[in-house]
Amino acid sequence: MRDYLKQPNGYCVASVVYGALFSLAGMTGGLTVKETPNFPKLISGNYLSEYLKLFLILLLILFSKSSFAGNIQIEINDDETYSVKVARVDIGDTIHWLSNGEGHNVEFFAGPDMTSLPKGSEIDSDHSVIFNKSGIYLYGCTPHANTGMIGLVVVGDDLHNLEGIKDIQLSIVAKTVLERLLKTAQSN
Ligand SMILES: [Cu+2]
Repeated sequence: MRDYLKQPNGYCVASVVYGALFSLAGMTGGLTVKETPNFPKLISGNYLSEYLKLFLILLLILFSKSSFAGNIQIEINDDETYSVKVARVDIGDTIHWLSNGEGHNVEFFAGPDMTSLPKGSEIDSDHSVIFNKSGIYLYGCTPHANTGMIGLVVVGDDLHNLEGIKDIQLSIVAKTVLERLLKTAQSN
């Protein structure tokens, strides 16, 4: 079970293009029928347009998956929690953190590249990060990470830096929360 809502808005664009091409394929099929009154030719013409439709569908599925990055939203709640504790995204996806409470933010503590962690946010502001490097990212709220307000982002199903994440200095409470989140990250 996945614990986030993915909103690949690219799929909407893809479905519009798909719809347009599907109609076009239908029209071509229609023309074939009109122009070939001969029975065997009509059958082969229809099969051809079916193959064309199938080909276009497959092409568009591939196209929509490779060309459009996904977006997920995480709410920063007043009860000192992030609405999604373990977010799973693909490389190139964006996470939007929406400020829903007071006195919280997002600060990155660890990631696959410790020399360039994603930028954090100001208190009480929305935040967006595009994840271009696969691995696990640990973040939390600057004032409340020690009381367990932390979250994980797993990019590209890549857990190679799991040990590095475990080594981050945290309070005992935060460590306990982190252990639980890492277990979730490791399970599918
Ligand atoms: Cu906070």
